[in-house]
Amino acid sequence: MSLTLSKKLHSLLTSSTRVVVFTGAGISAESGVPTFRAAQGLWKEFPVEKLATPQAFAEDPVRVWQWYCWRRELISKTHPNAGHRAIVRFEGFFDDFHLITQNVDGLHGFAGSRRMLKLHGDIWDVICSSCERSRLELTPVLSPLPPRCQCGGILRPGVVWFGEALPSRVFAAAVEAASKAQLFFSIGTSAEVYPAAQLPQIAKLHGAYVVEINVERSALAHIAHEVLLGKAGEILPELTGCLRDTPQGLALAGA
Ligand code: BV8
Ligand code: ZN
Repeated sequence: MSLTLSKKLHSLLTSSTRVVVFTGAGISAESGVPTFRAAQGLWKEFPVEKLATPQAFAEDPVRVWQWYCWRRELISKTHPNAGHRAIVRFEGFFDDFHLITQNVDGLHGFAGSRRMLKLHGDIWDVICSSCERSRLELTPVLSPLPPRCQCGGILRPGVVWFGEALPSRVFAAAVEAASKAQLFFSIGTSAEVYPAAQLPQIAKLHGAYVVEINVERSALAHIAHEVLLGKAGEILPELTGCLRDTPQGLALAGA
């Protein structure tokens, strides 16, 4: 696949220091994690309002817990792909880099991303629905019933459900990074869930060059300065190729 970049994007790739990458389910599609809106997407098969809302959990915690166990088991059989790995290289290349993700699958972290803002939480976290203590569970407890906290409260997946506020500090840091960005990549998202979908618009309003990478034009395409159509796992490694033949890139490659 030969990637054609505009002169503008090529020069920004080699001159920018403040860069943001914003991701959605599409970056994990090539790892085998179902997206939400695709034909077999999660929201097509399962009624989101019956599974990813606080009301659904209050109504039937077992059904909701089992659905997240099913997703954890599915994700535990997948691995980060070339797209996730390319973003780790971006992090090493740009001085002021931020990865802002809507994904709860943990694959960015498993790939090695560190400067990351998880807007919608992490499916490997659990939170007590009474005392709100949270803990990371890398050995997924695929128990049929939601476990109990030491306070007796029911544990729930550490994700942000519809109708729930995003973690305020994380969202504030995401807005700040987007407002300062020179280059803003939106990768594999339909940009239909708010307030996350505001971030590309905030970046553009503050002068960033907004690039969409997607297999199809999304709700974002009309505000992006440039759209690179194709799979993230194929386009991103090529983009890092453009970085390599720059002074920093050569330095990084230890030339
Ligand atoms: C809140 C965690 C209030 C859980 C998730 C304004 C206008 C309209 C509605 C609202 C609004 N403000 C708020 C709302 C309501 C709601 C909302 O946005 N609804 C939508 C549906 C209209 N928002 C909320 O409820 C938010 N909370 O507003 O609270 C509040 C405020 C203060 C105090 C109290 C309350 C909370 C939203 C977060 C919900 N949680 N996830 C879980 O995962 O189970 S959202 C979840 O769905 C994901 O995290 C993600 O954000 C979203 C799915 O979107 P994508 O990731 O983009 O995936 P999708 O399948 O749609 O698209 C994939 C894309 O990839 C496609 O474009 C495809 O073409 C592309 N692709 C596929 N393969 C590839 C590819 N691209 C590249 N390469 C490939 N290989
Ligand atoms: Zn508790």
